[in-house]
Amino acid sequence: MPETILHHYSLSTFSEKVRVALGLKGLAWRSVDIPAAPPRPLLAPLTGGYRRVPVLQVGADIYCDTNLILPTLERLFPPPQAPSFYPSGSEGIARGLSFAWDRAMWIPTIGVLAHFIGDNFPPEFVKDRKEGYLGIDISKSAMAPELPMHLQQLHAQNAWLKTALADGRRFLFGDAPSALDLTCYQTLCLLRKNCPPEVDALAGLVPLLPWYDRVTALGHGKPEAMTEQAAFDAACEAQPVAPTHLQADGDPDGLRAGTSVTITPDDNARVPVSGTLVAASDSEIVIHSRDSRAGDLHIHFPRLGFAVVAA
Ligand SMILES: N[C@@H](CCC(=O)N[C@@H](CS)C(=O)NCC(=O)O)C(=O)O
Repeated sequence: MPETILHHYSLSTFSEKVRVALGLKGLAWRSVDIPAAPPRPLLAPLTGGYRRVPVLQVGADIYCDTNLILPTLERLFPPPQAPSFYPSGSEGIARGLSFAWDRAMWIPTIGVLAHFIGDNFPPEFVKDRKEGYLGIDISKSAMAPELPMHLQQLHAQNAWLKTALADGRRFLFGDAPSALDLTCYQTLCLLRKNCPPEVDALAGLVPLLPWYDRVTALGHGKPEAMTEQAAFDAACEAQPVAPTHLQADGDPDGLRAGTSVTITPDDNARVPVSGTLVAASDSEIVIHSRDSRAGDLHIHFPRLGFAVVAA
């Protein structure tokens, strides 16, 4: 199998979810360090314009969004070869609650981050996040009026996490870590890695710290640096793999293989990606796209959080 390549940058906390997932599975992987904002001239052609981070690449197969990247790593590196992300039959709950947690926590977490370090955000970063990603101004002054509400939202979400861990269990589903632990960890990690220590008390994180440390201890696996050019070349040299885990007529809404479609995130960075439907299920869709330089690609998306429209 071609190498497992992750396009990411260190501040990217959704990338941290995947880095720890690679650690949980104990995998060797290639680490492509990309800029924290576009232009990303060697990544954009591979994703068909999808702009968010992280992106997983395996040859000429491109996987967008952590809601698909984790199930994909589970499929490519299943137990018992590697520990599962879904112990004790937790896959459905872990996937559903991960989606809900990310959606509920992202803006409040950025609000608290901005409260502590927003004055250090470069103006061009704030402009990019407003115009090309979130649609809101994330500077400290613009986020400040919302801070009390953002803290309420963090406290209310953290409350169920504390309740779930209150019996002293090591992880949310028991002794083994799951995808849901990694999801909940990632937003807290954005705050703890970038804010002064008082964030723990302000955001109500103190009772969660033993669990947080256990997730941190999973590590990042075995990353080996790779240049953006080398990753691009790997896509050019590979052919996309015909999906055997999905069916050509597997779209629950009846879209057939060969149909031209656009796929667009339904929350932010709403850049439509165009291609021809290859195969689908109710949890994944894969399209073929041909880039003039990278050649044939299969670009995979989760169904949760994306709108698929016949073009
Ligand atoms: N639902 C997406 C969200 C990804 C996301 O919002 N990532 C942030 C970085 S942590 C991002 O793309 N920021 C804008 C950028 O880097 O261009 C996922 O789970 O992968």
